[in-house]
Amino acid sequence: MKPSVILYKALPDDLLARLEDHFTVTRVKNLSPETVAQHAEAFAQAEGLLGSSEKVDQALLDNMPALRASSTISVGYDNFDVDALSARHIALMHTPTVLTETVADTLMALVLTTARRVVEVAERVKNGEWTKSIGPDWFGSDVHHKTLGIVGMGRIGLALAQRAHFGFGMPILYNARSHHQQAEERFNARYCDLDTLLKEADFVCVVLPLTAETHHLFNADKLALMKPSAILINAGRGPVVDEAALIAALQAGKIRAAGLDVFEQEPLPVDSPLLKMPNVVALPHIGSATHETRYNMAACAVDNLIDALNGKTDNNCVNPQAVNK
Ligand code: 8YV
Repeated sequence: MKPSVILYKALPDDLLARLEDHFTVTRVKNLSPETVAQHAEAFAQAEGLLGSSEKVDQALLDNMPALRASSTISVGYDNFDVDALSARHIALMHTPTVLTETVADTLMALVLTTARRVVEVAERVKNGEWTKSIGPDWFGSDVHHKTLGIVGMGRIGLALAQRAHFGFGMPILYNARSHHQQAEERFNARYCDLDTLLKEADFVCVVLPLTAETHHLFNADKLALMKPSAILINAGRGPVVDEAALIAALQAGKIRAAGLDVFEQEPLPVDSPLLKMPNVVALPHIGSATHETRYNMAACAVDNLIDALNGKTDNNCVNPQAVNK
């Protein structure tokens, strides 16, 4: 008999077919208590879980006693209670490699759009305000050869450094838990402590996962270290930046602009002060959202689930030690 799995995200037809070749699939719309109650038997029998952007916590796991593997269509896994999964020897699988280049493109897009005020001036053109040759009130600031600060030198940070170094001739500063030899050798990136990076960088790009240590790491004190001409870019996780402090810093002109793909609350509430600021570019968490990359992420997550339920957790597994015990 095929193992049972719960699928809580739509998949392209061919990937659904691949999943159904291996498993008996129950499709649900989310992981809310109502949905779990409605499909209680399927949740109770499921050995696998596949989807993204839902909370997987102790309460859910209590309803899934047979679960052996959970596969998320994302690199980030802050919405999972990893300790609870590990305590039950449930493998947590993710998609760390397939989205790297696409998210780095999004970061570079935010650097360019904020510095050159692309969204703001394009809106002015659409509003019929381009009636004569433009003056300094439409100008932006240069990107090329400015200093890029990268906080978090993982795969995505490295792909951003590559773009900035070779494409834009930007000197690169970075802060991370440890030195990154490849970043230093290939892109001439200079390691520095966070405060120095904040003081010196023209762009501060946040590419950190959300953990207890990174929550509100960018608070009022840290933002106060940035140059008034500097721009903050966040495409990691919203709560890494204290959004109220960021709004205050922008309102007081303490930093020049912000390019944000992630927020403390998503979707961003329509009454957020950020939406009133012309120097803020707010994106709807599009980091990895291209047709190609979202397909590749889903394919990777399907393969990860097949692997994990076959006892293979040497690749893309967050907690291999807990599973192999
Ligand atoms: C997705 C992401 O937005 O991979 C991540 O961690 O943040 C994004 O690629 C999301 O998880 C939806 O699949």
